[in-house]
Amino acid sequence: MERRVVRLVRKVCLLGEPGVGKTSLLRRLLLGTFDPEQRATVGASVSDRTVVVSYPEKGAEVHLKLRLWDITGHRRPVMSHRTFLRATHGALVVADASRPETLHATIDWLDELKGEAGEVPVILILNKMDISDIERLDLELLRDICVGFDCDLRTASARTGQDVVSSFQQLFMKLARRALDVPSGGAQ
Ligand SMILES: Nc1nc2c(ncn2[C@@H]2O[C@H](COP(=O)(O)OP(=O)(O)OP(=O)(O)O)[C@@H](O)[C@H]2O)c(=O)[nH]1
Ligand SMILES: [Mg+2]
Repeated sequence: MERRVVRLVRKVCLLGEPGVGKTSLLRRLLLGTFDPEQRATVGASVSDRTVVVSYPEKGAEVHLKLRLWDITGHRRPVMSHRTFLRATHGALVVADASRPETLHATIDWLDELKGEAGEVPVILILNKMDISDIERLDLELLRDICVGFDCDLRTASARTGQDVVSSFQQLFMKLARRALDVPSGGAQ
């Protein structure tokens, strides 16, 4: 049987407070390395990656060209993050497991994302699990955020590499699945 190939370009944003590890997670995904002296991102930087997801049961293959937007966590009054969030198809919202206050801040990022991009697939990543004190984390708050914004929760560490690639992949699979669920010809 001939395979239907669906080709898509998808914009994915990494969001979260300064220093939570957005750039480090992306670096781990793209280069497989970690820099303990990673510098703060200025503005945003965009990297490309292509992934292919096969659905033999649907006789289909989704070729995703991902544009990965690593966005600074620093808020500047003169330039809103909304400009960066326009036309986003999916996001990884990151919190720092060693700084519990960054968890609550994900609500602002999720609100902003929703206001600009609507209901898109989101993975909430609790990064820096290698130095976290799990007892200090408000797990109920985490659960409420995930239910309220319909996002999946993952724990990870850019330093050790724990669950980094699989967290990104979970989002990519969601984007691919979405593309196949729309009526034929509707995906672009
Ligand atoms: N121990 C530990 N440190 C990490 C981890 N991820 C990132 N870091 C460190 O945390 C600091 C901030 O990481 P970045 O990746 O620059 O954070 P960011 O979210 O991109 O920050 P902005 O670009 O300023 O918004 C750096 O010193 C990283 O080396 C992790 O999983 N474990
Ligand atoms: Mg950064």
